[in-house]
Amino acid sequence: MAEDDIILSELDDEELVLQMHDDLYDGLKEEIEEGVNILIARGWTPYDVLTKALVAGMTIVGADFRDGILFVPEVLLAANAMKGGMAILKPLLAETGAPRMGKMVIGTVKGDIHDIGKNLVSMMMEGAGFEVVDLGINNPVENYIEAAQREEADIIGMSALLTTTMPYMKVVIDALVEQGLRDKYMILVGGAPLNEEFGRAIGADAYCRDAAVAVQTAKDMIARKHNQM
Ligand code: B1M
Repeated sequence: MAEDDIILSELDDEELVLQMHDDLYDGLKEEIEEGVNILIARGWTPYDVLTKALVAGMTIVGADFRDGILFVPEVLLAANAMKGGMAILKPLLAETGAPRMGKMVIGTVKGDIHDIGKNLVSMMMEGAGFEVVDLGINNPVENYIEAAQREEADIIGMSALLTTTMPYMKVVIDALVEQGLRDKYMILVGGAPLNEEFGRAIGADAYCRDAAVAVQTAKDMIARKHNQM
C-alpha cells in the first residue's frame, strides 16, 4: 500500500461521503462497495447511503458528462461502481418486511440503455413491498404489454433518459389504448428529461420525479384502487 493511500474506515462520515463521490467519479467499484459497507456498519439507513453517497455522486458525474469533461467510457465505469454499491443495498432495502402492495412491470423504453434510475426505482419499490418485474433496457411496446398481461400487473413503469426516447412512452400508452387495455393498468413514467406536463400530455397516470416519489405515488394509487373496490 502506498503511503498516501486513503483508508476509508479512518474517515469520518462527512469525509467518507465526499471520498465516495470522488471514487464514484473515478469508477472505483471496490472502494464504493467498501464505503457502502462502512456506512451501513455505522448505522446509516440504506436509503441515506443510496441518496447521499451514490445518487449525489452520480449527479456530479452527470454534470461533468454534460459539460464534456467526462466521456462515455468514464461514465460507464462510474455507472459500474454505482451498481456495485446498489447491489449491496438492494437486499437491505427489500428487508423491510412490508406487506405485498401490488405488482409493477418496469423497463427502459426502446432505444434507451440507461438503467441506473430504473434499477433504483425497482429496488425502492421492492423495499416498499411491491413485486417488481424488471424488463431491463431497450423495450419495444410489445414487451410492456405482454409482461403486464402475463404478470397480471397493477402498474406499468417506464423510464427514459433521452429526449429522443421519451416520446416512445406515448407509443406504448397509445398501443394500450388501441388494444382496450389502458384502464387495466396504472402507468407511471420517470427519467431526468421528463416533467409533469409531459406525463399528462402522453396520457400517463403520473410522472415520478424520483424513486421515492414513484413509491409514494404507487402506494397512493393502489390505496385508491382498493377503496374503489
Ligand atoms: Co447518458 N445521457 N448517454 N449514459 N447519461 C444522459 C441522460 C445525459 C443527460 C448526459 C448529458 O448530456 N448531460 C444525455 C442526454 C441528453 C438528452 O437527451 N437531452 C446522455 C446522452 C446524450 C447519452 C448518449 C447519447 C451519449 C453518446 O453515446 N454520445 C448515450 C445514449 C445511449 C442510449 O441510451 N441509446 C449515453 C450513454 C450513457 C452510458 C452508457 C455511458 C451511461 C448509462 C449507464 C447505465 O445506465 N447503465 C450514461 C449515464 C450514466 C448518464 C448520466 C451521466 C447519468 C444517468 C444516471 O444514471 N443518473 C446522465 C446525466 C444525468 O442524468 N444527469 C446521462 C442517476 C439516476 C439515479 O438518475 O436516471 O434520472 P435518473 O433516475 C432517477 C429519476 O429520473 C427517476 O428516479 C430515479 C431515481 O431517483 N426515474 C424514474 C428514472 N426512471 C424512472 C422510472 C419511473 C419512475 C421514476 O417509473 C415509474
